[in-house]
Amino acid sequence: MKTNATTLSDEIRDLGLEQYVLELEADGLTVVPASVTGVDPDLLDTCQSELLDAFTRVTGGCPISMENGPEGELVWPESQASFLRQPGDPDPTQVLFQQLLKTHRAFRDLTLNPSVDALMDHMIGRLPNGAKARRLSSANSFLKWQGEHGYGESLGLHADQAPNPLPWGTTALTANATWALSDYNLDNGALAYVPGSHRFGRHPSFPDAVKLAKPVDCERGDVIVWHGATWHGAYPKRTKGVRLNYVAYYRHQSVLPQENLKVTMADEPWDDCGDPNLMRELIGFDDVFPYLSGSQSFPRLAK
Ligand SMILES: O=C(O)CCC(=O)C(=O)O
Ligand SMILES: [Fe+2]
Repeated sequence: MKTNATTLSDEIRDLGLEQYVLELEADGLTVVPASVTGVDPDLLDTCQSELLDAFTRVTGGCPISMENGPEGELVWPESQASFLRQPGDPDPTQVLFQQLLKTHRAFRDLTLNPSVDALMDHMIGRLPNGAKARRLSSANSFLKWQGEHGYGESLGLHADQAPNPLPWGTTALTANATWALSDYNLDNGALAYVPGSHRFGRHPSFPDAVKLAKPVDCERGDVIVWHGATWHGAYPKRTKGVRLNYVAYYRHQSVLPQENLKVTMADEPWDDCGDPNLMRELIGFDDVFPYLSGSQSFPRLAK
């Protein structure tokens, strides 16, 4: 019998990704270094400066630097519960930028990385006709600064494919490629994850999930790739400065996207990138579902 674990695509072999596939199968998460993905350092620099500029814009002028974090006093609106903030929590020390695919070509080009694409194809698999089922779900960035609380005692542990009904199988219904735009370690708010938890096929249970969690140590320029069933969250950022990333989030073609990219990107410069055909496929412009108008023909009564 062929399974994801035993079938390696030509791309996985050609790009020398076997070791990372093995880690994904065993642990549900892997870190692929820049020397393997061949990422262009200019892309990382451009994404970083775009995100820092975006922070200053959305805060109405708060300066920010990678070394110091926000360099002004921040006032949050009246508490709205969200995954960034539970009732009773202190003010958050992070923001989440969304809809990045349309904001700058650098985000689009980073999304097209061949190593990430091959790993997504491995985890998410193929449709019955052999077509690749991996599609983009959303494009985001977490910008985090110093704060003792973070996500609190739970470390915010969750599985990204949580909105999908149980039972989950081995095929990833969603999967995450997070480009580190700053170093990640325990003290500076690293991603926390539970090795092997993608094989539990369920939501995290507490407090055992927290006890099993480990920090993901990595360097700026590495990409952290994980299965949608892998339990993860983040440690609080205890050091000054910014922890920054770019998150390309994927889905199986049959799973609803977080951002309706087929609609939101239609009038945006989605083809202004290194591989417009791949971007077209990842957004799903040519997918049959969900359709905007009927596609079926009907027979006519012969005259
Ligand atoms: O780094 C974090 O704060 C958590 C990120 C996360 O949950 C995600 O990207 O799915
Ligand atoms: Fe997540």
